[in-house]
Amino acid sequence: MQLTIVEYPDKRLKEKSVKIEKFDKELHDLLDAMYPIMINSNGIGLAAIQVAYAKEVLILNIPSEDGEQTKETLLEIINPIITSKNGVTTYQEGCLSVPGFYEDIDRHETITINYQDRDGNTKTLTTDGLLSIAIQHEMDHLNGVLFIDKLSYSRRKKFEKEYKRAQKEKKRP
Ligand code: Y12
Ligand code: CO
Repeated sequence: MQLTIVEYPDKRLKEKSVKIEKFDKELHDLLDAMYPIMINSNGIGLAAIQVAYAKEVLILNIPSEDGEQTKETLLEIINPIITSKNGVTTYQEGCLSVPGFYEDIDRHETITINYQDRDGNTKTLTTDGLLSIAIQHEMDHLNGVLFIDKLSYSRRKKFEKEYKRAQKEKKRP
């Protein structure tokens, strides 16, 4: 399965993802193909809609404190639901679908989620820090929401101007 990252302003990023009903080879192939594209793009989180699959599937691989990113800590999250949330935290977020841009975004500090793994087993996870932020960022993708959609009117305007300019620069021979 050959995947490419869908980049803003592609309209597909606005699609709402659908729940996974079958935990079959098709799902496993998608998960297996998402991992290398995330790692090769220097990402730590990726939602299926970012590779044009509108399914409630996301992967996260947070590097350890010494910066090492190993597959042993890969989290595959299917059909997630936030069941509890607490506190507020702010982090400068980035997204593989909005390359080159980072913005301060407020998130819940601690969350508990219910989700399923690749075999359909139900799991519960309570987490804070970068993993909590990354899960919330990726779960927004499932609803067609990007971190830039959370910016104030003036910050968004500034972003649009800078992003357009950066895209033009990229296209220049
Ligand atoms: C905190 C906030 C948001 C997340 C979601 C996951 N985000 C990423 O994995 C972003 C990765 C990213 C990688 C980039 O590429 C390089 O650094 C080479 C990048 O910059 C460019 O594309 C130029 C931007 C974002 C997790 C945790
Ligand atoms: Co993203």
